[in-house]
Amino acid sequence: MTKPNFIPLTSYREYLPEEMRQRAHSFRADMERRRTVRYFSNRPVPREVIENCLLVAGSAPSGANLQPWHFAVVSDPAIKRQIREMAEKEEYEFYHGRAPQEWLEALAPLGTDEHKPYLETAPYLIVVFAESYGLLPDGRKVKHYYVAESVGIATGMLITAIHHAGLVSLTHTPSPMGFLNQILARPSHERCFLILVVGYPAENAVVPDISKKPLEEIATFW
Ligand code: IYR
Repeated sequence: MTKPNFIPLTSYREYLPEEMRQRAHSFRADMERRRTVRYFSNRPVPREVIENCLLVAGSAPSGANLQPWHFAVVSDPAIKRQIREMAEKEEYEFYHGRAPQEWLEALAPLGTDEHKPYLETAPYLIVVFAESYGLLPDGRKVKHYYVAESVGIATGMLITAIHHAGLVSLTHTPSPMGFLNQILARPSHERCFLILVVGYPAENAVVPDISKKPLEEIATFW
């Protein structure tokens, strides 16, 4: 059994109460500007920015710190085209039969359909995979815990980092997503969690006129 090894917490910073209030408020204001965008520019994005955002995601807490994620970053136009073709095939099935009426009604305010041009237009697709177990160099398996929670947290931090950098993203979940394992040569113990489409918004990008629930609806204080 590995013994724990502790080091002093030197990275923590306390802010004065007023500064704390100010920071919480201004971060909220900045995050409330974030919108999921479906109209992307093909303007290139420096790879270094994406790498830094991925390292933010990689700093997320995870079950037993096992970091059960893999980020397949796609900028190659041929691979993007393949992903678009396969995703649109699945989405066609979804919108023309597979999706129950109730689901289609829930999606109606977003104006989505089976056409996914952004999968080719955007400079980066970050395909997030969840690993049900890890593999040691000798081939032994390492069980992972709270995989969905961990990958969800990391993805949330990734979305935040992308917004913070001044880019926009779209969480895209073609279903089923098995084709991504094939295209991106990922092993079967990795399951695609979602595709994050990343880039600059198109010049005339529009977003649906929707709102977020107020605090009273999303929180109770005891
Ligand atoms: N995956 C489909 C449908 C879709 C489902 C949900 I839930 C959304 O919030 C948005 C879309 C698509 O990408 O069109």
